[in-house]
Parts: sequence; structure tokens; C-alpha cells
Amino acid sequence: MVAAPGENMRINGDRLWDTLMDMAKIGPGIAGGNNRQTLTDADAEGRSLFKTWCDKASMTVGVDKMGTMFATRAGTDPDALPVYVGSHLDTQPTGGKYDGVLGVLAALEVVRTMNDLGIKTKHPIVVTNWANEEGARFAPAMLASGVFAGVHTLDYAYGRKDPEGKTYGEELKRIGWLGDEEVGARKMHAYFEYHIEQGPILEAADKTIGVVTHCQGLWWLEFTLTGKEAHTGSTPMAMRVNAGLAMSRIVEMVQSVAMENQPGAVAGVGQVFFSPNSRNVLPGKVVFTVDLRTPDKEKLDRMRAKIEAEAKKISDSLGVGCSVEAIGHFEPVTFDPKLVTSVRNAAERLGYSHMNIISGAGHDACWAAKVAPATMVMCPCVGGLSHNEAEEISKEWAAAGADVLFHAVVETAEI
Ligand code: HGY
Ligand code: MN
Ligand code: MN
Ligand code: MN
Repeated sequence: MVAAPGENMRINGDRLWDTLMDMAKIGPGIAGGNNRQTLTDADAEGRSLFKTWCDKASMTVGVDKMGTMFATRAGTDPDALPVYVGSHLDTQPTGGKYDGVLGVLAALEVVRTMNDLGIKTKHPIVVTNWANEEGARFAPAMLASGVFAGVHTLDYAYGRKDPEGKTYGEELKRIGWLGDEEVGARKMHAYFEYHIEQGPILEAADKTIGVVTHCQGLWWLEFTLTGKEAHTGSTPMAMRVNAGLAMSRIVEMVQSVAMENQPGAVAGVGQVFFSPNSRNVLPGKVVFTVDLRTPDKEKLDRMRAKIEAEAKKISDSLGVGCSVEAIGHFEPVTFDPKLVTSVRNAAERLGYSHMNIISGAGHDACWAAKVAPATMVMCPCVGGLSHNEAEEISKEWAAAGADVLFHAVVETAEI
């Protein structure tokens, strides 16, 4: 039986909070939050700060060909596969201070605490900063962990373009974070990810810890509607081939399909591009992505089929061309029951209130789960708000989840 850490073993909550606040200073946030979109100069600055901290914690930092960073703390058994503990430092354009960042810096705090306590584990510990988790600049989300898990090829990933037409491969080279490790060559004994819930469930239930049993599945459906550019003033209504009108009716339909599938399904549109995007030209082309999610695999695919069929009908009725490409997808994930139990036992041992939860957001843990036993730990966030610069958590919540992470990781890495 592997010894679990003593219940009085805790991380240093003040030190964790200080690192979160220091990292939050990096990035031109609109209202003081983060804006470290993948492979921007701000992302590069955040990476350098993280590497400095890893160096100071006596870890060796490796980087793979997708730019993912791996900071290793040696174990006592050189043949033992490492326990990986990670998340992401890249953010949304209106990113908060904690989405992804909390998981990476809490993983660093786990190592710092092990150093303080002189804990040696059989399995090495690898703190991981996955590149391009958000998929805001380069779709799809979780791109680097997807290449790591063999879901995407490196060429596919390198070719992904941002809205300005820049490719992932070019930008990775430009910021100087193209590593030399083959992506996915590393093998994991286990993978843990600590993350804010990004929804209202834990706070509403007054629970400090989310024991994450599953993650809901996702489709990102990119629609391209072809209308006809024409003058918005002199073109009679009956003559219009209005791709913008088709888009708005499709967005309304997506809302209806989600509402017809309650409870347990969400769908919406966060990004639309009009071309030529001129106030007095009817759009010749409209490109937008439907984000559809549910924990139920059958429902996920049924809703996708319904949305695509209805979109075609709407476009046809307006004489608008319609094509769709699935640019992101993962099936609902069941996390490793043994690791889930280790997280639950840690919360019990530490006296933190907890509940089982299904993750609404996607995470790199979803792809890690394809190649190793994986699970997550969650803490609440204020008002369930995330992907918003006003994202907020309490210092106590941050530390509690990091304590649970510490206990579950040390138990799995075997003292
Ligand atoms: O989209 C997601 O669920 C994550 O924030 N990338
Ligand atoms: Mn995240
Ligand atoms: Mn996010
Ligand atoms: Mn599928």
C-alpha cells in the first residue's frame, strides 16, 4: 500500500497566489486580466517567466516540436514513468488570471512543496505547459496535446492559420519556442490537471473541490455561407442573396436545438467573419463556428446531424451556398477511476467539501486520457464566470485544490 502524505502536508498558498498574480501581469489585458494568446510575444514572455521558476525549483525543462514545455523533477527510480501534472498558460483574448494558469502554477507549487519537505518519489514528476490549449488564435483547441496523443499530425498543426493568415509553425519559430523533442515520444505513468470549474456548479453547491469523473464531448462546426455582394441601399429585398440573414437564422436554430435537448447540452456561436465586412455591402461570404457540447455521445452526434441538416434547409431557402467542416471534435471522456478515487480520498483526508462533477469545458486532460490514466481536480470560480477578464477565485479555493493535487500526485508518484 503506498503511503499517502500526512493530512497536515499542505502547499504554500501565499507562494502559489504570488505566482498567479505575477503571471497575470504579463499580457496586454483589456481590463487588467491576461491576454497571452498562443505564440504571441506575451505568450513567449509568460513562458520565460515560467521557465525561470522551474529552473529555480531545480527542474530540467524540455520543449517539444509543438512548443509544449515539460519541467522534470527527478524520481528515485530512473526506469519509472513520470507522473505528469499540467495545464496551459495561453489564454483567450479576454482571458482571466486563472483558466489554465492555475493548473500550471499549482503543479509548480506541488514541486516546490516537495522540495521544501524533502519528499522523494519513485516516479519523476513532470510539470507541463501545453501549447495552444485555447484554440482561440489557432483552431482547434487542445492542439498540442492532440498531436501528443496522436489525434492530429504535426504537419496539420503547423499548417493551422490564425485570422491574419499566419501559421502555427511560423509563429512557433518566430517566438523562439520550437523545441527539439518528438511530440508524443514521452510516456506517462499518470496525468493530473487542476483547473477552475469555469461554471457555476461548485460555488452554488458550496463545495470547495470538484472530483472530475468525466468531461463532456464537443464538435466545432465551421460553416461557410456564400451569398452575393451587393449594394445595401439600391438592391431590392427580393433580389438579395443574403448570407448574413442565413447566418442569423442558423444561430437562432442552433439555440433552439440546444434548448430542445435540455438538460445536458449546450451550443452557440462565438466567432463570425463577414466578407467584405463593409457597412454598405451585403456579405458575399460569412464564416462562423458552432460550438456544440454534451456528455452524451449519441446526443452529441444526433445534434450535430440536426444542426447541419437544418442549416442546409435555411441556406437553400435563401439561395445561399452552405458548406460545413468539423474543425474540432472529441468524444465524452471518462477519467481514470483509480486516480479519481485518489483525488476524492485526498479531499476527504484534507477535510475539504467535495462533489463529483462533469467538466463543461475541454482540457488537455481529455487528450492525455487517450494515452495514460488521467484525471482532474477543480475549484469553484466566482459566479461561474470564465473566458472573461473578470474571472475570479478566492485564495483559499486556489490553495485547497492545490493541496488535493499535491496529495494525489505524491500518492501516485509513490514516496
Ligand atoms: O473550449 C474549451 O473548452 C477550452 O477553454 N479550450
Ligand atoms: Mn483552460
Ligand atoms: Mn479556456
Ligand atoms: Mn466521434
